[in-house]
Amino acid sequence: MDLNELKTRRIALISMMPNNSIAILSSANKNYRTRDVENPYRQNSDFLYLTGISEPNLICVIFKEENIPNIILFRNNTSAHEKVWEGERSDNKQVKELYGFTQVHNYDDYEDRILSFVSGQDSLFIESGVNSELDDFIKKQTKNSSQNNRRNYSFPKNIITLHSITQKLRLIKSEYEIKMIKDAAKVSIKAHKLAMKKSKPGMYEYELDAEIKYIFNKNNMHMAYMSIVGGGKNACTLHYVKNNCKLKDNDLVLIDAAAENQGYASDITRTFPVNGKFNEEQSLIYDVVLKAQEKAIKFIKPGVTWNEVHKETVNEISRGLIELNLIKDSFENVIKKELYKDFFMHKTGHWLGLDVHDVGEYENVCFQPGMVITVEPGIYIDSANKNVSEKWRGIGVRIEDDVLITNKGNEVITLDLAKKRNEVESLCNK
Ligand SMILES: [Mn+2]
Repeated sequence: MDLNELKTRRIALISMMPNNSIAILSSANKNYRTRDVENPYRQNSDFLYLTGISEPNLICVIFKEENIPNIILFRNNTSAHEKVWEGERSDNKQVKELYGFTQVHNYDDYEDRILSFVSGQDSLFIESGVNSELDDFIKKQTKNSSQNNRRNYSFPKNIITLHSITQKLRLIKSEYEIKMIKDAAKVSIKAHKLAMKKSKPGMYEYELDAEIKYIFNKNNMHMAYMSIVGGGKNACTLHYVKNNCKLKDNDLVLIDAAAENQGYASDITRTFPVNGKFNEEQSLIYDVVLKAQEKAIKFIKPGVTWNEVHKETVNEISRGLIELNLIKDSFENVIKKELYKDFFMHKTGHWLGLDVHDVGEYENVCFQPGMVITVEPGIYIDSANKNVSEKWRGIGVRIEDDVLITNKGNEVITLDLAKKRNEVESLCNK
């Protein structure tokens, strides 16, 4: 990872920290699938953002000294045991150079050294819940210091969540971050195209999931989140991840799956006919969702808020539902009584970045160039909905693209994955 990129982030962080303050961060713990079998390691997103290192058992301390970030890492060199089982890692000296730390000390010394760094500071920024040992240490010190005992250091009085700063920093993506997301999107698009091509009645949902994972892995990426492959009415279960049913002729299949690249997520949903041809009802629902999605995207530019985009999307979905007689009420009532929520019950989109549902406020934030979001309206008709005629029941459609806010308006990152009905059909029949 680019050292200048890391430096810029650290300078931005300290510029938002008040004078006489210090931040302490911990890497994510290893996570186990069963007994001693590890899940793939995933670094804590804030830690990755500020240090660039994807390793467990690290603590990082950041404070400013004459407006320059002082960034100290606690890390152990590879032990003899680790060398045998996991192989040798870069040593602390190499890590110091590679990631631009001011100092690197042994992990085992962090308690004593942290006490000397924090002494005399007024505020401490921490992210609790990442490393319980570090949390306990800080709790103990806070308690000791409030009891005013005979120590030769003073512990900061104000404990503030680091998240209050990082969520602001991470909201605006750098050129590097945008490239990471775009590369993840490219691979995700390939995966969706392959799934469309491979789909046929009688296959199982997990078989399409496997085609998708194959493309991710083949490109040295992995899932940004558990893939959703929902055939027929399974598309109406918003977080359906069982993916174990047979795909039926004349059903749609909804695939919400995307790759993560160097920690950066993409997030794409397409809905297509299992047999390659939309039927009449599916077409009508699909076109309402597509129209709403395209309208929302057109509306997105700097200065606009999430609430405005959502309202625009809800209006379009509601009009469509009324026109198809799926809701038998006036437009005013559908909006006022939120009747559309029987069919479109989630928000229009979310921030996208190191976390697939990335950090950042949703209220009182206007879009700015460099922000990356998803736009993903849907219509889901419950298979048990007795208020609509039978032909509609169990249809679920969502269309999701990733969008970068630009000076001029926006850029759809996932534009290369077709979504017009005839284009989707032709991808299915390739
Ligand atoms: Mn999404």
